[in-house]
Amino acid sequence: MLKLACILAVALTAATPALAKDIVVKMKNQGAGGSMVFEPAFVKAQPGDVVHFVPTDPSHNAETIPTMLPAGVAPSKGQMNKEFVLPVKTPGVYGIKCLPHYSMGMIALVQVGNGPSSNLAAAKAVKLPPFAQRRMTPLLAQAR
Ligand SMILES: [Cu+2]
Repeated sequence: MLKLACILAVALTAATPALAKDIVVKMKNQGAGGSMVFEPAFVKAQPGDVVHFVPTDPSHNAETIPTMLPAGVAPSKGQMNKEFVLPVKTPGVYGIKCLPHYSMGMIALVQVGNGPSSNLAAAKAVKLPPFAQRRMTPLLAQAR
């Protein structure tokens, strides 16, 4: 019996990578930051974590902003009204947008690692649509 418990303990440890976290970001019609928002809009993650963008309200998607990704990270895209799962392995900042509400400023920023982010200066130089820029600028100011 003790032997079985030991085997189970080892199996459970193997199935749970050390410190890897699942982080949930909600896609909402209305939030503390206004209408059409990701909540939270700024996420700090570590390499190996998985960020889940969950449409708690209808008519949203989440996808990467291709010009705001660490070098070597391919753009990826979630479908409308579906959860978008973003595993983050490479340190740096990841810009996220909801395609239908991008022009209304529905964006988020994920910082992976503790910084300094290698692509932060490049991300700050990217020009977004005005409402998206208005929300992204303070998020970039929080990033390291
Ligand atoms: Cu949206």
